[in-house]
Amino acid sequence: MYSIKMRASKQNKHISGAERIVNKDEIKKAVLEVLERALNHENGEPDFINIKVEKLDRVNFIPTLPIYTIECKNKEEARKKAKELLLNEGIPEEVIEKAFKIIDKGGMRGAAILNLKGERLDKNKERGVRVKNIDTSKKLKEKILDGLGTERTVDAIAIATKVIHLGVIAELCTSDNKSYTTGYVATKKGYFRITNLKNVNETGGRVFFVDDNIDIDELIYKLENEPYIVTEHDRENKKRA
Ligand code: PML
Repeated sequence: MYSIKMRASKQNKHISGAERIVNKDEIKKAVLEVLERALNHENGEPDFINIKVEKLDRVNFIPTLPIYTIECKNKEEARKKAKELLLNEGIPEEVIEKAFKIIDKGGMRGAAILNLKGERLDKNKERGVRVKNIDTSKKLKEKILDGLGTERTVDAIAIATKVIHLGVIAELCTSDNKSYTTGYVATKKGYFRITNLKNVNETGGRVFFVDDNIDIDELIYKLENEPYIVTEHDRENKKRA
């Protein structure tokens, strides 16, 4: 299979990125799709677009985390829900607060990694760690777009399912798209979409919570390099209000 990666920027500022893992006969179509996405992004018109096509040796297939949606009427309620989910996974309250500060500060292309002592383990604090070499199966994508979520959900479920599969305890995420206010918490129990996790016009970010004794170099290597396609799962239709 082949990896296709797109990144678009304007005056060196990141605008959008996308990636796919496809068979050889699907390369052309996928390249056009990511190009289309680069050219039509609400964060602006790019002056630089890079599209890279690479052959992959081996691809792992894993089932998606079950997807739930938690409707919240405002940011306060949403943050309370997110906190509850993270506390249930054993993440200490002060580490959760630190994570909220990181996502609210924004400006990182990748994720911050925090251990349970609240120490930052990713090496490049400006950029964070980018989860790469991921895609969802066509069937899963169709299912998500058929009422479970949006294009952003499709991308995020690939990231969240891969990171939880690789041993991350939980992920907290809000979008860096100014108008996209639904964020999520992912744990081994599921991918919990939370509406109003931030307000319109606020920045966003990602934090991965890991055990204190994790082999961080191995984790980062796998997050960046091991190819994963996330597939359908029976329980994915469940919703939680
Ligand atoms: C969802 O709708 O499921 C939340 C997706 C958050 C996307 C974060 C991002 O923009 O990368």
